Amino acid sequence: MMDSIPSEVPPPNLHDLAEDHYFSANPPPKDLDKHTALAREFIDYHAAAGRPLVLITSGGTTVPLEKQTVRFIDNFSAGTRGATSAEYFLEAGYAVLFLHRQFSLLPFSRHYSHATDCFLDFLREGPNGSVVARDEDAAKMLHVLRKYRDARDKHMLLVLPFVSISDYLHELRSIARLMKPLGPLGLLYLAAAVSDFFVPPDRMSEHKIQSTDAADSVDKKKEPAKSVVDEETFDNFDSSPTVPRSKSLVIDLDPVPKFLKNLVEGWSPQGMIVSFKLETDPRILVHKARYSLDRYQHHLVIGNLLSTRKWEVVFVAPGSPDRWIRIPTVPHKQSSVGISTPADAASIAGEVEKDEPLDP
Ligand code: PAZ
Repeated sequence: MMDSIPSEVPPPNLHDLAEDHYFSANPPPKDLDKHTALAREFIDYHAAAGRPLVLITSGGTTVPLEKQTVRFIDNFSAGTRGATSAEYFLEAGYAVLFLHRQFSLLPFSRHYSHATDCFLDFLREGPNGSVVARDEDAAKMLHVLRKYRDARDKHMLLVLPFVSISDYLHELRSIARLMKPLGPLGLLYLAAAVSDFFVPPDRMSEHKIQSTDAADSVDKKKEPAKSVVDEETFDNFDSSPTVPRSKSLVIDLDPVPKFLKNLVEGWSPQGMIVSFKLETDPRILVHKARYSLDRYQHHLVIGNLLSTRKWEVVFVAPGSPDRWIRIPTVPHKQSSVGISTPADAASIAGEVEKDEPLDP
């Protein structure tokens, strides 16, 4: 009898196992199929035209604490970098697939959506009951409107939303896989602020996490509660400073698997991949950016610090020295574009990539 032939099947790789586990344990967003169909049509259209296409991810990802989510953890990102960069990519002839956190800044509308307390501030009453742009805003608004209409009419911009970290990862994987036919004409520009920690579904409460014992009697699995509140029953209506430790909410988060390796090697192996690295400690920024590049073997890491991200970034690329890019004339720029609110300042953040402002 012949010896059995050793199996040629390679042992499963840890990244693939982590991917299978994560994506089967965390349900996809309800619109994933619809978004995938839109993305496929968009990508195929531009691939057929031989046009470069960039997938921009933008904004923060939420970490739900409950399956029927009332509360979630979030982060600071408003999507300024992503929305502003999208306008520059369009200007450079790229088709832009803009995967963004729902209600974060969008290309073009970003100039108006968060710039004053209310977009109505940009409008005034015109003749015969019409509504028109205020005189001081009209020229810029016309310029932005034309760019927006042009992108929309030429089918150059597809905008898809996500909310939670798992929505984001499902969407990213599906879209990145669709980008394969673009080969090197496909660019992934990962500017979203992606949570590093999450609550896995098997530890997530189905319903709103309760802060008192008041509903315990309704839960059949629990001991029936006394019908009247006594000193044993905890409620928080008196804002007591002596809350028992056992009643505090302790959140136990797992690390979100790092899928950049899967992205680089499996989902979009021929695409050019640009990731961002955000830190708050200037001493570790470049080290962490270089570490990420060495580990995931992609094309470029753009590093930025929370406090200076609107004015400077560092490009860390394989085989090249680190390159800092700074907006050289911040005070001048501030006055020239009339910065008066944080949103004005934020609108410049994505313009670090290029020197001249987008404004006409
Ligand atoms: O959205 P925003 O313009 O306020 O911030 C942009 C940014 C800092 C989120 C982005 O430049 C970035 O660094 N993204 C990656 C963050 C990270 O996961 O490290």
